[in-house]
Amino acid sequence: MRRVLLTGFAPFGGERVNPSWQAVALLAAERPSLAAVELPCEFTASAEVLRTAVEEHRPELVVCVGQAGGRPDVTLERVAVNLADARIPDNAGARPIDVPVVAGGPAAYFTALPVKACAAAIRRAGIPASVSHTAGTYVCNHVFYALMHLLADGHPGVRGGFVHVPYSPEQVAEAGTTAPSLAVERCAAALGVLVDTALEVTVDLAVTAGALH
Ligand code: PCA
Repeated sequence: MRRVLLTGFAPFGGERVNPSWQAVALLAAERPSLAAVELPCEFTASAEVLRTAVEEHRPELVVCVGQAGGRPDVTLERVAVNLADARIPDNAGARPIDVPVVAGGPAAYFTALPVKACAAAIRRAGIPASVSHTAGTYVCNHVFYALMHLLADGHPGVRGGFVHVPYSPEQVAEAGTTAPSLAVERCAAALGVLVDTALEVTVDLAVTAGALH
């Protein structure tokens, strides 16, 4: 059995749910071999809970998932930056502004996931997906960077990455807005395709997923 750890986040920013954790929990219920852990939406605690989970489960693949409200599709993050700049306080009230995730760490890490192959496979399953070049500067980027730093330092061969999912239709309906959304079931299916693809593919597709801006 190949060991895979998936994480999702607790609700934040006044939301009652976080579709990232809902999707991870749904997939883990379908695939009991997956380890699933909910991370607090807190800068300090999220990285600590993630480290403990990696040490406990000893996975070969780690995929962290977060909510990106306003994005229309599943986005596979390519780069984590060593910067926290919080527009809103986290769930513990912390609001770091322009501080590094890891003091003295490299400016950025690239994901180890074959993001282009994963995005293509998810689209083939009928779910919109693309490659993203920024995970923002809030808790998701923080966890992504902390994950890549952790794996770079003492976990040879373990691959990690980050995925953002849109709001769920229920969140948008409750808010009374017209923001884009994707059903949690579809997000869970996308994560399943992603895990299968990431386990299978070690060399990413030689096609562009670049952005002009
Ligand atoms: N999304 C936020 C933090 C937690 C989450 O699910 C982010 O994109 O940083």
